[in-house]
This record gives sequence, C-alpha cells and structure tokens, in this order.
Amino acid sequence: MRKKGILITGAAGEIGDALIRNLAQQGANRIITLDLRPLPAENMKLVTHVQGDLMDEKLLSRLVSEYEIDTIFHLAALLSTRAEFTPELAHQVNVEGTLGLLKLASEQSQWRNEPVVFLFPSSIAAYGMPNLAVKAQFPHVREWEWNYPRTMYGCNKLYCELLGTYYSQHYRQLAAERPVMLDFRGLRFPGLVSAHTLPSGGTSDYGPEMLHAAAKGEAYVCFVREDATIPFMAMPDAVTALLALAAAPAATLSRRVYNITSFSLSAEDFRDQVRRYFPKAEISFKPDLRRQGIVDSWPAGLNDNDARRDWGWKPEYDLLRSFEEYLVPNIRQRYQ
Ligand code: AKB
Repeated sequence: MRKKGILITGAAGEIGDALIRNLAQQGANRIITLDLRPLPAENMKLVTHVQGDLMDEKLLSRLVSEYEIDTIFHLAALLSTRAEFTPELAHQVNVEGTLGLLKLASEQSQWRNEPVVFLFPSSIAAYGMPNLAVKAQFPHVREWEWNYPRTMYGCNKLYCELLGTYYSQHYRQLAAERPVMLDFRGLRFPGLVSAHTLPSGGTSDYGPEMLHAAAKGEAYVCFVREDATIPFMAMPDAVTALLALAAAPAATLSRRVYNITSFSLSAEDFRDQVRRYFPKAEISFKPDLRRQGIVDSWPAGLNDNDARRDWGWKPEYDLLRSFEEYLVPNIRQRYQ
C-alpha cells in the first residue's frame, strides 16, 4: 500500500524552511520534500527528501507510485528579479513545473476519488499598477483589480492562478463523466521577511537584505527609492496562512486565490525600523531604476477582507511585533 504524505516542492527555499518545521511540530503524518538542493541538516531528519528536478516526470511518477499525496504545497519558483534575467527558464519552472504538478494532483484526485488540496503561493507581482498616481489612488487593491503584471514572474503567477482554477472547476468539462477535481487554493503574498533565511532572486528583497546587513554590521545600499512602498509580512504569518487555508473546509471558500497582508511601509520606514534596533546601521539609497519600476508597479497595500471573512485570516505579527518579537531576536542570535 502507498504511504500517505504531504508534498512540498521548493522545500529548500525561504517558505519551505519554515513550513517544514511547522508541519513537523504539528506531527504531520509524512512530509515528502522535493528540491534541486539538499535541505539543511536539521530539516533533513524531519522529512523524506527527494533531491531532484520538478520537471522530471519520471521522478514525479516514482513519487506517486510510492506515496499517496493528499496535500501539495507547491513552493518552487524563480522569483521576480532572477526571472527577468532568464524569462524563458522562469516560464519553464514557474508554469510548466506547476502544470506538471496540477496534472499529477488531478490524476491523484481521480485515484483517491478525493480532491488533492493544492496550495499555491502567488504574489503581489500578479498586480500591475500603471503608474504612481493610480498606485496612490488604490492603496488597498482587491483581488480582481489591476491584474496586469509587468514581470515574467508576475505573468507566471497570474496564469498559474487561472490554471489552478481551471483544474479545480472546469477540467475535462466536455468528458462524458465529470472527473474528481483537485482543490486549488492560492495566496497572493506580499514581500516576506524571514529571520532564518535570506531572500534570493526577488525584488522585495531590499527589506530583509537591509535588516540582515545591519545585523551583520555591514553597510547596505538600497536599490529602491526611500518612498517606495509595498506590503510585507513576517514569515511565521506566511506559514500560518498556508496551513490555515489548507485546513479550511472547502464550503467556506468563496474564491480560489486570496490576498493576505500584514503591514505596508516605505523603504525609508523600513530603514528607520532597522535603525531602532541597530542604530549604527549604514543604510543608503541608490535606486536601480529598472528594479524600482517593478516595485512601483506593485500595490502599496492589499485588501484581504475575503480571507478574513472566509477562513478567519488575521496576521499575528504587525510591524512592531514582527521586529520586536520575531525578526530582531532571531537575527541577532543568527549572527552572534
Ligand atoms: C519577489 O520579490 O519576487 C517575491 C514576491 C514579492 O513575490 N518576494
């Protein structure tokens, strides 16, 4: 008989690191992780890790021959800045990788005669504010507003949201018999800030980079303007949201993709927060106009009313608590 399990892709990444520890603490039955990279030793002992490529169909078939996957956290992705250097590769990983997993989850839902729950981290990058005036006019965007991404990564995320909705509601709609659909659930994350991992390849990275540099006593040159504003969230809240949405009864969900947020602040506010704890931090601003353009196209804030109403979403870490209780104590310890 196949062993039941939860699959996490991109498990060696930022969210994966925190999600593994949280799931293991919860005593999840079996965690199978997939990533091109090995996991840190402390996480390796909590999971069954498969070091391999998401695009490797044989590997995925071997996985489902051995495990009955009931939930997928599909975290693997090339982030916005990195994707701009290799757009076609980003499309392959972000879209074809996701499509391969949706196909797998759809087949497993048939096999099990029960939907596989498919968690998908989308992003504020799915939005595209045409200019700063409109960005100021819409300080808290709704899920259906300004879905005009201007990065490959943003296009990938928006398209995969639509693919997930298709596989959950319309897959094989012309077949004589309606297949058992998978259960796709997406979250549009703001910029995430972790105390335990450094971001890689994103455009919201200036926030966490600034903080980690200050803790290391290194000078930091911020690549966006002082007034550049986007929403952020502390990593524990991101993991709480993924797990809460995964556990929510399907009947309570009015949409397939939800905005969630915690706090919005400008780059200079971020600097001031960092300086509250690291007064000697050398932080200067030298905007990279092209990366600045990406951040300007992202909303200053999100409206997450639907998530709050449908599955009781509420961030535990506001700005002050994020720094005071989570980021600074853990980052200090990390670099001591
Ligand atoms: C990025 O900067 O690419 C990501 C994101 C906002 O989705 N952190």
